[in-house]
Amino acid sequence: MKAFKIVVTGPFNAGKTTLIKTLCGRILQSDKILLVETVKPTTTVALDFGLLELDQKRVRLFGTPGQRRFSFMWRVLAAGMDGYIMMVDSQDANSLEDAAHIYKVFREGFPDTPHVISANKADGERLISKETIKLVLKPSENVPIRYTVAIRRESALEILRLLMGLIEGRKTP
Ligand SMILES: Nc1nc2c(ncn2[C@@H]2O[C@H](COP(=O)(O)OP(=O)(O)OP(=O)(O)O)[C@@H](O)[C@H]2O)c(=O)[nH]1
Ligand SMILES: [Mg+2]
Repeated sequence: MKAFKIVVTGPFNAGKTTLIKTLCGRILQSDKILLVETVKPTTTVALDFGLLELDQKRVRLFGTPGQRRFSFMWRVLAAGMDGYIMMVDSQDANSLEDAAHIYKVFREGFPDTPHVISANKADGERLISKETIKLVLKPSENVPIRYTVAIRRESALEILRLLMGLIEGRKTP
């Protein structure tokens, strides 16, 4: 069975770990630390790792830390990847600049790598528009942007299938 390496990246709290958990069920979290007085109890420090079989393909998913203080891991995890999901938090406009920084690192370090932009937490209200995401991230024309809800399995599968399609050279619907 063919194996693929996929990276899930994006700013702090965007939902990267959640996406991998939803897709893979059990995941390996290398390390996490407690956050004091903040939006959630823990953050990813080194990586999340999950495995799944999807449409007769073996997919290895690597989630990056979102916080900049752990940014040395981004390139380490991205080495040898087949594609990546650039996740943004569509309920948090303040995180967009961080997202743009991460995206720049990925695009410059790994040019011509198939990727999709996941505008996550689309189950909320007053979401950041795709136009705003385009303005800040400046992706090329052919990079799909999709609203996702990482806690829902269908949504998680849809964004991953979209990326797998790009990797295998199929046209975006
Ligand atoms: N409503 C909603 N909440 C979500 C969604 N995805 C993730 N969350 C929540 O957002 C919070 C952050 O999720 P994580 O998966 O820890 O985010 P992360 O990107 O891995 O964060 P770091 O590793 O700290 O950078 C958690 O409380 C999740 O339950 C979503 O689609 N909708
Ligand atoms: Mg995480």
